[in-house]
Amino acid sequence: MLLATSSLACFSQHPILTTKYTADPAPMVYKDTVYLYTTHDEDNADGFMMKDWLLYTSTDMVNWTDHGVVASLKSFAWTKMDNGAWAEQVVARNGKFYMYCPIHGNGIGVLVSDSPYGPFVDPINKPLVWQKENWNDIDPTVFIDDDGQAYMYWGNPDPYYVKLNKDMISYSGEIHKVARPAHYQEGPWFYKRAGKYYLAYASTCCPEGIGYAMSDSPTGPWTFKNYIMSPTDKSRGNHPGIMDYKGKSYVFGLNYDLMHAHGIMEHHERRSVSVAEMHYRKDGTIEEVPYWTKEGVAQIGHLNPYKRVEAETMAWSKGVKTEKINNCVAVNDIHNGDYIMLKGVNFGKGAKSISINAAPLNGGTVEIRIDNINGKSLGTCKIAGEENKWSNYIAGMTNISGVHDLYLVFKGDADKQLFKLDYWQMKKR
Ligand code: FUB
Repeated sequence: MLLATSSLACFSQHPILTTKYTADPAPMVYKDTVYLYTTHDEDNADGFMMKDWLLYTSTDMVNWTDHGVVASLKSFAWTKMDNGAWAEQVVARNGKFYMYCPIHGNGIGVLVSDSPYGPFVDPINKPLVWQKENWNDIDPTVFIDDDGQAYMYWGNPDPYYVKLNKDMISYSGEIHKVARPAHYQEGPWFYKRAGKYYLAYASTCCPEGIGYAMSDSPTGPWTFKNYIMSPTDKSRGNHPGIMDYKGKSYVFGLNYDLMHAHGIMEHHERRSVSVAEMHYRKDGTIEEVPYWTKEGVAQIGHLNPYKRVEAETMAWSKGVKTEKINNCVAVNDIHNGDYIMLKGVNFGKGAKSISINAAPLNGGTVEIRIDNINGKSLGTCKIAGEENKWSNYIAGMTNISGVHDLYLVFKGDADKQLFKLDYWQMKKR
């Protein structure tokens, strides 16, 4: 269970992922979905303690579904490291998904999968890049240009690039060291938009902001333009991931605000990912974004409660964690007073009942409330029975129509784990 304090009782959309400490956001838009790959700071991390890579998805930018671990240090047989799963990026090409993973001090590996959800496997069984004389080979970012040439940039404190071959798992030519754009530290994010090339990056430590440079060529020279987010004492680190989605532009980054919301104010590497909307000017330069706001970004569309919703889909939560059971993610570590909040749920003309797929532990109830944690109660679903047996539990609901934030509030014996949740679905009136 994550530590919970009263500050978590007020809903915020910042940070966006609450069941784990996450960092190094790498968004990939594929079909109509945002696939957000992140690194993972262990709950008890002091310095960097990072063993695996995670995936979250969203189609509305505020409710995110946790898909758990999609790759780990164990995916690479050539390293025995048990720490150092640093900032990754996944790109799609020809129906395959390539995940570029730095293993701190051991170079950059590559994994491939037929699905954005994995499983990701190592096709080369060695590092893709490893300049063994230094520890600079971190934070890969890959972009495929319009002519089909793929480039990988990476590095701290100097940026490097290579041209990747079409197979995406090898490269041709030399590794090029690039002149550092002003304030460059690490975490490059390389992309092209409206004919201009962009290199966004974590700016000089510490505190890190997000800077960016532009070029007319994929290989530079790079000209520093400005900060996308200025450095501020509010966060020691930052790390950009940038995308366009459904007509808007977004910058993801990292901070320590989930840990602070858990009441831990001393420094540990327990980070959390946030997102802000970003605007380009006519000349392609980027308007500066303020530090992550509590309001986050606007929801795109609404959540449909009449389709199966994975329990690990949420805009905010208190207390709960997730685990992968037989390749399925479930919500666990549920105690009295914990809750899950879903933003912008469209009840339409009204809901009649809710069915919750759950496995009792000590048993308890799910209160279905709207608009805030103490908001109107629409019903209570009792979850009790044979321990660890998954079943559907059904409760009638008071009529409600329109769009509301939905709170699933968990109640039961204090200090006991109540149940696990897999998914839920409402029935229309
Ligand atoms: O998360 C580990 C390292 O911290 C990343 O690779 C860097 O970019 C920084 O965020």
